[in-house]
Amino acid sequence: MGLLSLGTPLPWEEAKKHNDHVRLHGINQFLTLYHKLKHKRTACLLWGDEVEYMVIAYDDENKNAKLSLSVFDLLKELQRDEENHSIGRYVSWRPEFGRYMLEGTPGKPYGNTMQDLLEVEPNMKLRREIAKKYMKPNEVAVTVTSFPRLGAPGVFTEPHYEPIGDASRSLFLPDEIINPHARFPTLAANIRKRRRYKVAINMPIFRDKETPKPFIDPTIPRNRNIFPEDKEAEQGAALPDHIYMDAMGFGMGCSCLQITFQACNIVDARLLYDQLATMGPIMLALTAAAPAYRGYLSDVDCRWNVIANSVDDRTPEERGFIPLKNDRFIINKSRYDSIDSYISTDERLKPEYNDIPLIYDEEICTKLMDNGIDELLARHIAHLFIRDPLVVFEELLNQDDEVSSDHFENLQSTNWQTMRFKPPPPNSDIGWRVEFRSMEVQFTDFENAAFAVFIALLTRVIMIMRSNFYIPITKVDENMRRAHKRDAVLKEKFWFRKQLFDHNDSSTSSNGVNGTTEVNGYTSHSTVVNEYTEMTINEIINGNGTEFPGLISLINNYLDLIDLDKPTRTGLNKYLDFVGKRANGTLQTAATWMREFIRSHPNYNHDSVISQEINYDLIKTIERMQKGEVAGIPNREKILGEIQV
Ligand code: GSH
Repeated sequence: MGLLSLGTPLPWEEAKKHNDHVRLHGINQFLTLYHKLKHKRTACLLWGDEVEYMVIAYDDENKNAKLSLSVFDLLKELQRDEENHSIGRYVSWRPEFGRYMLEGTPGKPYGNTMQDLLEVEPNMKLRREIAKKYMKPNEVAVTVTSFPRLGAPGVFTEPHYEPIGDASRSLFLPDEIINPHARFPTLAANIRKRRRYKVAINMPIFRDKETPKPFIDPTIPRNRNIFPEDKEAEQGAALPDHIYMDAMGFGMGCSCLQITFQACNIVDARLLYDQLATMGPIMLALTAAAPAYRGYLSDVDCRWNVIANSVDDRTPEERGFIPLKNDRFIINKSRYDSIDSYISTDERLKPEYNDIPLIYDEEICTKLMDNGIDELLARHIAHLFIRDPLVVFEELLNQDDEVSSDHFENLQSTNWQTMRFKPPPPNSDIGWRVEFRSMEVQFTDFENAAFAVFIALLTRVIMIMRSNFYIPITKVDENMRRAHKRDAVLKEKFWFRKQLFDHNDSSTSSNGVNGTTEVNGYTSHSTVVNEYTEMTINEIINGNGTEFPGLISLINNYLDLIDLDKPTRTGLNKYLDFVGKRANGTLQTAATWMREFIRSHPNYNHDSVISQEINYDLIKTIERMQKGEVAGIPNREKILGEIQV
């Protein structure tokens, strides 16, 4: 979450009058930035992780773990603390959508040394220590991807509010759960208004022995009559056999682990964007940590689709339900979704890989190309700009496009995709960056550090060893769908590239005739279909023992090359070993562990319901596990094995 602009946000009816203005100037601003900075080179590889925390307030007497809405004030304290510590790496704090959420990052980015990788976990630990200093005695920051009782009947926030807010108009969530900074409630309200309905999120219910069949959720107040939208649930928005959710907060109130990398230059950033995009679904399945919503166990393990649906502002025309009349495009995805196109200038990117028919604003694309932007990048930006700006601040409408990037950022920062390609902010020493956004946050700092380090090392394999992960982008989308399935990490297969190194790249040429491709003198009629296959995550990460080496062994090859000192190598091995064990099923995902915890709780009735007490015990157990306790934590060995956290 970047810096927040301040001002008066316009309500949707007003804001939408400025859509074209914001787009026009956004593109001008991008062009200015691009031409000023296209040759910018920076120190290679700076990077940082972002961890999203939820602050819990315990009510031990009533055995309730609630979301603490005091975080807005806590953040002020934390940011003051941050200002007082300019020495060393330290930590940095940012707000997020939920009023109970905190985002913590290292205060200064990590560099490209292997020793820096070993600073990640201690820095994450330091964040918790600092946050704790300013929290109330009954509060604690946990790293849980979806809070199981958000929007469930009863009291789930401290303090409690009734769900009667005008921004979300939710049957379940009060507006008070939203960060009060104007950007956030305006986003929620304007998404709803633009869509013309509340968002509708339906996650399949996990079917247990006693779960009613069909499952018609008794906790939906179907006859409420406060807002006109109240009747939507009954009119078909709430599907049987699903957990129905009706507000942005259900999605953007989830937590994740994101990693941002600064490449040396724009060319490398574009390559990294593409290569890491193929890893999005793999890492989503491997980090799956979100099996519960609105007081129920669901049949999915990840948050991604919940967020995608929670910010889906497409109108009925854009969703293709009625013919286009007032809107400009039928759009295949929500603003929060997987990327639709690769953008690198690398010769290994074959046109066949960009096989999603890209929806983009042709006028904008032409303008970008007329002004010196190559087609792939022009189409990427013109694709982001099919959206409307959602939050327009009155005071910021008129800007100098030579110095500001606010209008560009407006559209850029509300396209929440698996990857984000980030031009340098104006007047900064920051370079071209990419953000890796799909991972779910883990319970412990050890696990979060392990996944952050794994991805950071993979960027070395991509940039230095020039590995090639390209597969058609429709296959990456198919992988996203598979990643959501319960226990996808062990049960699903994912499309992945068979040969990760193209020896003699230059001898690979596409002659474009009848779709034939010549690879090292061998002509294939099937263009790229022979390049990829379906593999388990275990095979992708650990290899299959024969022809496919697995990503960990590539990382090990890289580490062998650079001649590391023993302690650093041992430190890194711990993380790689953990990732390998998660991939081969020796260790469980957080989603599987949570599901088992809930299902074996003495108060669980085998009906998919997560009671207040089960939730309390679950959150307490996660907190104790995170602190390093071992005794009395059910199945700790299944999720962490011998690892000391
Ligand atoms: N929590 C989210 C997830 O689990 O994927 C990611 C964070 C996120 O996208 N936050 C929204 C945002 O706009 C909050 S509305 N962040 C700032 C940005 O993307 O620039």
